[in-house]
Amino acid sequence: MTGEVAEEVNFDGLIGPTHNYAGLSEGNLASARNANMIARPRDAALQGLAKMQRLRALGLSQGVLPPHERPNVKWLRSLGFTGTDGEVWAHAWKSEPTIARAALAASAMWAANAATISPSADCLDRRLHATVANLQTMLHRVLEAEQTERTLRRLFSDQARFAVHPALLAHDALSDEGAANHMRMAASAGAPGVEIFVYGRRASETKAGFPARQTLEACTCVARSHTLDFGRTIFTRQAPKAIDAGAFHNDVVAVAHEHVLFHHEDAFADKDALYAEVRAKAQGFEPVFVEVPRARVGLDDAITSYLFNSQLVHAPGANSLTLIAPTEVRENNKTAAYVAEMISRPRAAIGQVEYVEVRESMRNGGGPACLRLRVVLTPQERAAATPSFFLNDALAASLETWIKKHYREELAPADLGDPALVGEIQTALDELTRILPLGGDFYPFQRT
Ligand code: SUG
Repeated sequence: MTGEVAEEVNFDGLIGPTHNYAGLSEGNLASARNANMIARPRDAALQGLAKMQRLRALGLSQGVLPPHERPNVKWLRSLGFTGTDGEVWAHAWKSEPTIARAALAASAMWAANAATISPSADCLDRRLHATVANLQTMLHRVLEAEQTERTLRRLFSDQARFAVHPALLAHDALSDEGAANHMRMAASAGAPGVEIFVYGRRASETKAGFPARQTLEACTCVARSHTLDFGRTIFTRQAPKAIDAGAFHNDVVAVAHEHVLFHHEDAFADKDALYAEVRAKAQGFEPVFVEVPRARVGLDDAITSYLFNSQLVHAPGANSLTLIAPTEVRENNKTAAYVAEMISRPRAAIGQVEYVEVRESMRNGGGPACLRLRVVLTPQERAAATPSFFLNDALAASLETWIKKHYREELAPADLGDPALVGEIQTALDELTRILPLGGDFYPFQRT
């Protein structure tokens, strides 16, 4: 923290060594399309790290969240597999392929799904609140909550300033995917904001078509335990047609920062009501809605390019926001043309674009915005948070060396059952706990 005011820190998930394409996520078109492709874990992790460094080069603070232990041997043991860790894995891979694939997923990289964060400025008790997401819709993702909670408790251990809440009960009624379905608008990072929770269904409803991963009830429960002022909180429904077109999270069709909401025309079930409520609840700022009409960019192009899964950031000194977009947006004629025109408008709210290459993650439906968890920190909170989670050049260099030393270049489906993978990864993660440093009991394998 350099300034005297609160700032938004992006904490990115460090992409783990088992990054692969397993086609695990129904309703996520990229995941389905790329199932069983050969993955490149080393490139994936280096692309993610390069994005973090790019944001730092813009003058923004950046954090990093460690990958989870995969394959999840502890979980496999609880399902009756025995022997050495390598044997557990080899046996699970042969006899329970569906379970094994879930146990291997590196999906914790998508930190936007780790938790919902409410900055202290929004919370009546003046603490920063974080609720770990239960991610109960997908088998491979429901496994993340336990380790995510451990990570966030390490990062935010000072209970006078931070409240870390465990995940809501992992049930369909309380289905929660974290910050990917949560937006915040405010005059500046540290000013009291309007928190906007976006849900796909109510607990009492069942949705035909692709799954709606977020319930209204999950949103209201999180808002209540964060001690949010409901006079400044909004609950709005995602358009079912967006979900059915492949927008499995709101952040595939919308992103907000400061006074700006950038979204697709078809993102919300009732856009006019949302605009009216934001205007009524905004304090100290005039909201700007940058709506992309379907006539310019259809939902299909929005979703394949991931235009809205960009990060919207305010680089120090800039007088408008910068869109950190995936290179796929530049490669799509419609989205590239839209962005070029948008940034050249007079007094554009979003006046710059930076393209980043996160192709390995994109092929599983995870763009730049999926890879990060936004946390607004006051200078005091920044000082109270555990320093080792914040990226600097020395840490970035160590992480790069670590990735190059331990990650496989390629992981083809036929490689995944290899019992040697388990030891290889445990050695890597053990070393990571010394780099970050997380201590010798951070991962389950270190505690047995
Ligand atoms: O939950 N993909 C993730 C992508 C998450 C993107 N996050 C945000 N939009 N914030 C998901 O669908 C695919 C894994 C596989 O198929 O191997 C996966 O889990």
